[in-house]
Amino acid sequence: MNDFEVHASAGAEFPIQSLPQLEQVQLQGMLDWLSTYGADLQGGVTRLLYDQAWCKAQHALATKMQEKGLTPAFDQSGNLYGTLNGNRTGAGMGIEEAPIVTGSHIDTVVHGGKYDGAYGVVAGVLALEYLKNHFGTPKRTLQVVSLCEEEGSRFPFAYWGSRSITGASGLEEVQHLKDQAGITFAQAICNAGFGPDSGHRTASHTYGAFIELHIEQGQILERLGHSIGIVSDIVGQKRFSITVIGEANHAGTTPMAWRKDALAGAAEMITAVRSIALEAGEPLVATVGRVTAEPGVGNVVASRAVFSLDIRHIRQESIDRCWQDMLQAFSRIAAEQQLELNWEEHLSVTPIPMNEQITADIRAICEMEQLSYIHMPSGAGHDSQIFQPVCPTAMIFVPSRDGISHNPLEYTAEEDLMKGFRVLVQLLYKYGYGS
Ligand code: HGY
Ligand code: MN
Ligand code: MN
Repeated sequence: MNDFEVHASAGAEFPIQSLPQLEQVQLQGMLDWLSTYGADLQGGVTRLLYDQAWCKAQHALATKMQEKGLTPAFDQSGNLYGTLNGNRTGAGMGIEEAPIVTGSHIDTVVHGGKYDGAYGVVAGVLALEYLKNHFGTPKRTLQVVSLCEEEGSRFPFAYWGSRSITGASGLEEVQHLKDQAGITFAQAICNAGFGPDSGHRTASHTYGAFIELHIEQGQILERLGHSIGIVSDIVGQKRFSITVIGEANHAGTTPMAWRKDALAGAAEMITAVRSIALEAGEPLVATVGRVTAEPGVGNVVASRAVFSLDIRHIRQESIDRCWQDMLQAFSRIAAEQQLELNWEEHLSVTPIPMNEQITADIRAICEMEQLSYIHMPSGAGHDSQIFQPVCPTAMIFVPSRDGISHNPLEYTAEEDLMKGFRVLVQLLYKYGYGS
């Protein structure tokens, strides 16, 4: 379903030549407010799926949606919707009448910034409030969704919110996963008041279109001096846990040549990750973000080491080839050092182009609003790549200062936030009031 045709009827002017009182929208203020939920000692934000900060943030958002005239509702996964009902009833819920949805994710990485995900959620809530206040009831229902989880920061599983909505994943697939404290996914979702026995409706949902406003998390827009990034494609990615098993032994009495040192082996493998990625060349990226070793004491040769691996590229065949090259190197190193090698793939999402029609509409809005823009790929993964296979989807980027993200220093200037907001309001107006 990619031929997303929206015909603005004669009655609705598109795009709106001037957005009244836009300067009164308190976007920065609401972002600051939301960032207090999970504010951490490093000056960043840590809101992990179903943890206390996450629960408080979602419920506080539901209250805000209500206050702003939207109808809040949770689903069984903990995704939160704010609905601005359209006045066109009936016509079933075929894809042509399904709501137009905007939003992003409410969870963060550990010690993340206040904009990643949150910007799309806050902008969506304020855009629907703005449209309701200035243009009344839309013809077509508009929704904002605060997706419960995208990052995969707590459990080794990413895009849970969007995957449970599209049916790409269900609870049976994740319920036994454990976080680093040994709590299962099933326990966590139940403790947060969600899951199949929670009384909330099922997560599955039909969208007429999904539009995600997000910070770029890179430096292209800032370096090239553009205000808006119109996302052409989102990279594919594979994520793994690599486990190296050796033999614990005494640090003082075990000669180097006789060791089965899991951490030394892992270290050589991690060095190979970097050299293979550099050899593959841009835009391939490969990252090892986490390493653990057992027993993890200084005078014991490590018996076991586990490291994460994240490989991304705009072409699937490049991801696949890189993984095969890395696996070959890992196997060679393990054999040389008499170590055992295991791996588990946690995520495999393919590269995907965004919807052309919506992308063209975003371009028309940027030109009308005289906002400088470029079409660009996304090196970050997003929920949009989960929605695009099932409904017309598009992404709008705004600049990130110094390209920094997944870091308390993540920052986007308010005027840049508002430019992205203008584009979102115009697009939702077209699809909600014009169709
Ligand atoms: O890792 C990513 O690309 C995204 O921020 N979850
Ligand atoms: Mn992120
Ligand atoms: Mn994000």
